[in-house]
Amino acid sequence: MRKSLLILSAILSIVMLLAIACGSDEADPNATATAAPPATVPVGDRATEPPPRPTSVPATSAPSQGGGAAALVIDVNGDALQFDLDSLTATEGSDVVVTFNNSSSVNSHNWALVEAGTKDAVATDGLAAGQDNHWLPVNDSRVVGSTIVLGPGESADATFTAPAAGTYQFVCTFPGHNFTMFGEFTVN
Ligand SMILES: [Cu+2]
Repeated sequence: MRKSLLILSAILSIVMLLAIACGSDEADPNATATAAPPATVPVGDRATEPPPRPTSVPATSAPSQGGGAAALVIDVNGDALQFDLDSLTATEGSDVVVTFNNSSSVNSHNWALVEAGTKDAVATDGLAAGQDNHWLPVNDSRVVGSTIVLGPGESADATFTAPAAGTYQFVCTFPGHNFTMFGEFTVN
């Protein structure tokens, strides 16, 4: 009888050891399974970030829709205080380059694009700004773009982005020239 009890107790102890061993094996998969969820939570948080990006995409693509480039060329009427063109046109938002060729043999000129109706006022302020500022007021919101003052036979570019659609003026602000040396600049 004692031997059988010892055998039974030995068998029970073996069974319990096996049960503990199996239980510990089952606990490991659970441990790794619980560790995984935290890694997926940040992914869920990141999924909420993209929305701001779509809103910024249209903002950057909108200006390019009216973009493009425009190369314009203008000259003078010999030694007269006049441009050879009385009108120029560009598309809103386009990158405009106006090349001004001063083919006069005696006169100095510049070319400036200004807000409608402001050519004489800008020229007056340009006179105060002086020759060192190319006869143009510095950092003036009325001036969209301009060249430097060109001596006879010289050329230069005015580079700017075409402003909002509307009518503007171009003018030479060399002292006294603004009264006869100007034209209309249309932005479509
Ligand atoms: Cu001029």
